[in-house]
Amino acid sequence: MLRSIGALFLLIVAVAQVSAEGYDGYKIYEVTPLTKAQCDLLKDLSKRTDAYDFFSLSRQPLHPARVMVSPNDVNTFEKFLQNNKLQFKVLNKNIGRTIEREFNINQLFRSISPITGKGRLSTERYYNHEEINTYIEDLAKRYPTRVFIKTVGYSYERRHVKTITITNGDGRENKNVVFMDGGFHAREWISPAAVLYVIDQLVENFAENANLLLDYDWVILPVVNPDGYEHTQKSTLSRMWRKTRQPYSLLGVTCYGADPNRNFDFHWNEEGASSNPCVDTYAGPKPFSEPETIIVRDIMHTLKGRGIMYLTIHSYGNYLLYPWGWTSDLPDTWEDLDEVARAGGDAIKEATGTEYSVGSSTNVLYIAAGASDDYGFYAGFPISITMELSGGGLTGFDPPASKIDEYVKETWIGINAMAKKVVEKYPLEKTGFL
Ligand code: 0X9
Ligand code: ZN
Repeated sequence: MLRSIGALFLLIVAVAQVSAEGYDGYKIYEVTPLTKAQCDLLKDLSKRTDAYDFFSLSRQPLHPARVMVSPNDVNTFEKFLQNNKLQFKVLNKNIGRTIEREFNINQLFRSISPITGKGRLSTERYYNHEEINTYIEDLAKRYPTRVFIKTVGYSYERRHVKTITITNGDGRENKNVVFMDGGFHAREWISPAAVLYVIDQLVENFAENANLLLDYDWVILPVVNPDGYEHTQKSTLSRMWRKTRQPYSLLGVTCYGADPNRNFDFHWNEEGASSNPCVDTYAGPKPFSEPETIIVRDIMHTLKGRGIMYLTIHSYGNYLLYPWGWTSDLPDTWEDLDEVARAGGDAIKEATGTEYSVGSSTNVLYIAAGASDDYGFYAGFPISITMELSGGGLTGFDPPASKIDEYVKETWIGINAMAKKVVEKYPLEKTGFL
């Protein structure tokens, strides 16, 4: 008892030393466009300058955008809003302090709340990449006939990137496959948390979900971008990091990382991406410049013919998005995509009342080319969906740990419904790959 109190004290001292200076004095604004013209104004502003960090930007009037602004840019920003009669409120006057508080709580729980503290996956806090890898490896040891781990590659900083394949253990090969990933964007911590919960449900709640594993195996990559994810866990200074961590230099300035969701070789860097390595949506110097996106691409190609649904988990905004994200055109089979996505949205609405907007990425959210969902669809997955989970905290990317349980359970309801629809629409005999 005394020892654990001592450990806790040391921990508090250690985390208290983490400074908030990274985002000290940064403000968070909620700006609500009332007209289409005001939506366009905000969109132009987000494109024109990197001074403002748009955490969310919607195409529709009345859908609020959330923007983080540095202390130096606050005056200019407010003037712009006033001049254009844009409605706004300040959600947080000093996000640095808020991030620090939430970050420290998670750190504090690190030593007293292990990932499987209660035997099953615990949803009490966010986990780091190593804990996640250990968790899936332990599952494979506990369920050796149903669960398999594969090291599928290495991140830029040489972290082991692992997939977990979940089967029903009947030994049949070449089943259809659901390929799901999380942790593309480093700061979206709720994504790996939700993916872990899906793993828990498929493995530990096998009897209840056996129908999802009869004709289908699930290949799951919980953290696509572990370097970025770890960077956000290192200190509050980097909590809002989005990209990978490979260094890139431009005009003598070195900036880090590319946006993995702009790095795929399909209409690469055409729209909604940047050629500036210092920008959050940097597409990379060339398609597949990042080892992390090569890994995802190779998994997709390996599953050719068997891969039916590709599901990539992001946050935030409550969207179920399908191709295309590079053009406002819809694919010929958009009704199939819509049917599956809507099954997820409807199930969530019925269970919790949370509303998800369903539609093509470009039409519902914004245009952005070079993303994994478009690539997966192009590479042969008939269903390819980006799920943007609920937001939380003040940035939207920082739901407090106390919200994890509620969010991941809600997410699972949607994923379960989409998977049921896919299993029904694409049975093995129909797809005929056996
Ligand atoms: O911009 C993104 O990469 C995704 N949103 S996020 O806030 N998580 O960054 C949306 C991607 C949607 N898909 C395509 N545009 N193809
Ligand atoms: Zn994302």
